[in-house]
Amino acid sequence: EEQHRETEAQNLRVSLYEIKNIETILNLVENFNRHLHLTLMVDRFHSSRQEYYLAFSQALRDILAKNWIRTQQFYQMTGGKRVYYLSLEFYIGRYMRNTLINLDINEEMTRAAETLNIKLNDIEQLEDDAALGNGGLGRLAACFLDSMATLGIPSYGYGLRYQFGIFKQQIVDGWQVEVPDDWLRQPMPWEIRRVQNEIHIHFYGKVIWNASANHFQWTDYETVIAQAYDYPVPGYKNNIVNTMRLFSAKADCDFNFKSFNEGEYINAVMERNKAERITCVLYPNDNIAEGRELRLKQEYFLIAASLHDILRRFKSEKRWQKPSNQETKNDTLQLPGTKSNESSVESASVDFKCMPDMVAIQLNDTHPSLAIPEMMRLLLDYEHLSWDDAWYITVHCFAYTNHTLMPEAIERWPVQIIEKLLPRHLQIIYEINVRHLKNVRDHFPFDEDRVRRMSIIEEGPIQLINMAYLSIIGSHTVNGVAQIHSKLLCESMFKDFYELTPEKFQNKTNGVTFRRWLALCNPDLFSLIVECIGEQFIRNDYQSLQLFHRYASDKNILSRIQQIKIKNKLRLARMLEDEYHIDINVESIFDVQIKRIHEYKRALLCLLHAITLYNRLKNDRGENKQSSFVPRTIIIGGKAAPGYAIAKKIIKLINDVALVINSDPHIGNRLKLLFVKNYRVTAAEYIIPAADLSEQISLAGTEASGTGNMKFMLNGALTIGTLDGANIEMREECGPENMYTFGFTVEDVQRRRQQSYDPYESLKNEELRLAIDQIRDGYFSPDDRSRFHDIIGALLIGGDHWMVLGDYQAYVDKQSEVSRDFLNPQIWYSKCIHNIAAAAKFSSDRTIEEYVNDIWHCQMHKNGRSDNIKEEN
Ligand code: T68
Repeated sequence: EEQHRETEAQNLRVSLYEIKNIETILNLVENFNRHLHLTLMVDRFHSSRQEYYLAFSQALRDILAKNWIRTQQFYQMTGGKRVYYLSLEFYIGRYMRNTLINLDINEEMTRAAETLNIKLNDIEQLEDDAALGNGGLGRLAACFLDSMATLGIPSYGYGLRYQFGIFKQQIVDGWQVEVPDDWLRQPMPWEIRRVQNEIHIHFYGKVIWNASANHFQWTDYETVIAQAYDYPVPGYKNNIVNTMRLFSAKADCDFNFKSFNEGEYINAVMERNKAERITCVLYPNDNIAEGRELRLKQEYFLIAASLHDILRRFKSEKRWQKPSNQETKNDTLQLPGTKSNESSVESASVDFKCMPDMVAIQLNDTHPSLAIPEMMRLLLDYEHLSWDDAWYITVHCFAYTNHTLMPEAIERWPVQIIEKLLPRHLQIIYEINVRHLKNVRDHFPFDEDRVRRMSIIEEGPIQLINMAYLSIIGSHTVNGVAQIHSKLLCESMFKDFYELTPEKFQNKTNGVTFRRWLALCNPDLFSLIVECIGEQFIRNDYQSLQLFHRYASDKNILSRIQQIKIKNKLRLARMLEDEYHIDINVESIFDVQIKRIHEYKRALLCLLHAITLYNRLKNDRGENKQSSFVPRTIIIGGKAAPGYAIAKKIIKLINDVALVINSDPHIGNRLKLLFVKNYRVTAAEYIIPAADLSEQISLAGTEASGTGNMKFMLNGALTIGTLDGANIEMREECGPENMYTFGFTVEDVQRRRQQSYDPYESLKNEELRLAIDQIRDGYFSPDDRSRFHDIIGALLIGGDHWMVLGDYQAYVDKQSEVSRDFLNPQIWYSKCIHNIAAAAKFSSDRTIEEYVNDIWHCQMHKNGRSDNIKEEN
């Protein structure tokens, strides 16, 4: 059949070669015109800027398409191991500029637009973010896709095509208000629906023993269809275009409608909506596990569709099929959901034991961890492998990344919910657990407490399935995302598992893509660095960024860095002034904390410092006399989970304080506090290049890694931070003299937690006591003086779990050092250069190479594909 298809394809008079290449500005203009008129069917008198955006995107897509098709052909021909990155979140941001840059056609397109009298800069503002993520975890997945394409790894991102991404944050009266993010309302030029790849996903029902076939069978299920949408992931200047495949839920219309009378028919058709709710909306929690059934459905929907696709692709790889013979021909086995004519390969001829050599599946946290029992189910019930074979294959395909130590973020699903929704999977999980516990007993005889602790099923008022434990057991490798985080996993949360299988545990410190987070967002700085050290670092030699250290005392470069920073600050200031109608002093320190609002990230600490500066200015005291105060613009931004009351209250507090500070004539433009609304990827692209100071001030031991910290460093902001997450490694790279470190260490925190930490102690500091009193007594909220009692309550009576007050003094002292250094540009910008150069390690290219070498063991095609489209023709 395969052979037949190939001959048939060769006979078709259809070929990529027939399509003309697009290489000149004239071509681009032509293509823009063609799409505007022929695809969008508008004329120049009636077209909108939105349509210009679409026409440009279509023209760009034409360039992508050829490389996309060829890349997939290339992977098929080279036939190596594929990597699958499974994630409930991909926080991509905008596509257009990123595509222009990675395809190396940014200048040409800008000039083409100029020819048309259109400013590409303006047009790109019309693109909505693809905001299918919450924060770091989702953005990391997006950076990884970029690096995997740039390193030429045959890889796929699998995710969900949520109709609504992360909500848009409005601020009304200082309060966060959530607005749905209807990002697909406009036509979406970056996706292509793959009509061949519809997959049937099952839910509910029951399990029966099929005695004649000798296996379990899941029956009476409900079916939802997964439709695949592909998004291009272009590598940087290497002709590679990988795929991010997102699934969308669609109702199954195939069931028998004939039996309905009219009333039932109408209702039955309308019922369809229910199934389609599965991919309706992204759950907006970061670092909090969601317990609703719909979330579980999302998780299963994603992994069932993904595994189906992965197995289909594996089975169609010719070189891994056993020579087939006549006997096996007739018992063709099918994956659930395939129609018989789709299944081109007979399972009996496939050697599944080769799968770990062909397939690596990375689980982005436990969210896709049902993939483990699902893989077992497919291998047992459809491919009829033995348990031991199936288990060997499963464990050797999967690896699991943990992103957090926060107990509230660990997924634990009630047994009851799983039993109802996925009865066969529950059986399999039980069996995995029985075998796992036997293994624990073999290793640690007479230690029943350990056995109880390590069970996947947690006993209690309700039985819970610990998805992290399931993920560890079902994977060959488990990794944390920064050295300290990985160490703490082994010492605390996963201690028992580390003692059982220490060889499974690894660290993979996070990274960020230099393409988006330097070349795209800070083109002037990028050009300067390229001028100094060449452009190798942006592509496949991130290490060479370290050469930039050499320029730390080069007066000319120092002043150019300063000029670029000021230019970026001006650009941001203009945007903020437009939006918030406040006066911004570009000579002030731009002091920035942007990230999700979570108590452990301690925006409050930043705020307490702002209040302290304000009080000092009001009192005109000491180092803050009019003359010696170093002006600051404190910028805070971030979304709070809609159900996280205290986080939302913190936003209100920041806005209330901002109102008082910014409208005080005595303060003028020496101090401003601004809460930027709707912080997201695109906002980060404007804010980060303009920052002088990066706030990374989580309580030590709480931030797994952080990735914003790396973006600031790369863009020449200095960090004020605790010894937490990747800050520690950043400090190692740039040297302690180039980073403002303060506060409790992990050991301090552990010690104080044991020996009773007393927040009231810290109130001996008068400045802190004043700030706390002001918040508590309604100084910033005269309209509702008790508004912030809950926040103060958490800090004092509540025991200050995140030790905000305990770290206050050290933080404020460190901030004074920052102000002093900022007064001396020579010192300041030399530190900036050291930071930029030391960011080399934090390229996601480095991270991905480590995954390749230590976990995936796949090939890279670092030089990309050689048939360079620009040279061809
Ligand atoms: C972040 N986690 C970590 N979680 O907080 C951050 N959680 O330290 C790390 O740098 C980053 O992951 C990348 O490794 C998250 O962003 C979530 O967003 C999340 C989403 C759903 C459920 C739980």
